[in-house]
Amino acid sequence: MSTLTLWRNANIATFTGDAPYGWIADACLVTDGAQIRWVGASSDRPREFAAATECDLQGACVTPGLIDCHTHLVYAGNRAREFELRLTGATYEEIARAGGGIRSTVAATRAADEDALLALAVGRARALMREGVTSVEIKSGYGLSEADEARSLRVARRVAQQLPLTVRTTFLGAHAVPPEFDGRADDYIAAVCDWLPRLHADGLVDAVDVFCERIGFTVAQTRRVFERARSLGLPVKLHAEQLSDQHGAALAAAFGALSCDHLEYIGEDGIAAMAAAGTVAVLLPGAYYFLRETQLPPVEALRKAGVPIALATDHNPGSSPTLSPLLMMNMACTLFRMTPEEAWRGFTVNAARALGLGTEFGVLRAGARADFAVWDAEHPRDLVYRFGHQPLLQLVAGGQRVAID
Ligand code: DI6
Ligand code: FE
Repeated sequence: MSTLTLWRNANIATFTGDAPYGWIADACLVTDGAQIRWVGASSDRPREFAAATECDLQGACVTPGLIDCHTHLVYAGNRAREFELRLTGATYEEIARAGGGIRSTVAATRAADEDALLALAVGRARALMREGVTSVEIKSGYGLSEADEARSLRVARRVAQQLPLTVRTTFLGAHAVPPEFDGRADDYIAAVCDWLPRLHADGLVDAVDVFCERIGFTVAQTRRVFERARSLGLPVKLHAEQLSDQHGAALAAAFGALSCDHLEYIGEDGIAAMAAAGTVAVLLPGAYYFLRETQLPPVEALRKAGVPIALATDHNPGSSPTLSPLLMMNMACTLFRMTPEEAWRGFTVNAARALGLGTEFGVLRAGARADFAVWDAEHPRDLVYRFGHQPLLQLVAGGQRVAID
């Protein structure tokens, strides 16, 4: 029996080729198991696919499955109380310095058992899938001990066993200094470097990240973590220049980082270094909005330098408690003045690059992975313009239709 499926009667944004959005009107797509065999205009469809099982998409819009390339999905508790405090005048940095912030989520996460953490993470991942996500990066960083970081990364791996989702794990042990290392950030970095080879040997780590910031870690401390990652052959990425310019992006670029994320305060030096290294800029409008930042990321300078721009939810309980990639696309346009096409490329082809996923992800073409979303829309721009809708009709991951509720 043929394993081919013909998805016909669609309008497809492929994000390949020269046309805006890689758009093909009145198109169809042929999948062979988990792979795409052919995409093109219906009128060009080769005869060899005549035996394929047919699926009529009734004129819907098809895009690549979304890739959320920066999330902190594994944690317990929430920070609604902190939200209230910020509204009465406390700042994010003050709360962090007073032992709230990330540390309060660390306490809640350590107190939760592994299955409870998994249930929470799976629930969040499902919410992302309801908006078209087929690949996600999941960071640790709310455990901050070897055992608790291992547990968070294991939970991230287990999400991929429970759901038809491609998951990339990132070790973010250097997210904050845990209470037992109070005032000893350098000792904590030594511990993080010590854990990493064992976490990697257990198959738990795809990439390594650091929160490089006044309230996080210094560039010198970041370098130590990156050197250990490099010695293990692991790619790095960085939370860089979110609240101040620490010149972290330049360091990350020197290590060939996959991405530098946030970047509101990045300067010309950082941008030039990223451009030279081919490092992706991951912009996070949810965190910018929720922290009521006023310093915009330098989108025009990034564009000019030819730095690829990705977008992500940065889902986390403190600075971006959203599970809506579509809202992030809308905000990237309204707040950052990106175009709807840039927003789409940010959640597809450029996000794939930010995760080192390879060229089979984030695009629709022969040979690519059959991850795609079918939308109640005429064109992808409609999905960026609207917000607060539930426009997903179908989600296909690895060539299989996924149940989305
Ligand atoms: N930057 C962020 O925006 C999040 N982590 C980070 O390094 C915030 C994490 C939190 O507040 O819990
Ligand atoms: Fe983050």
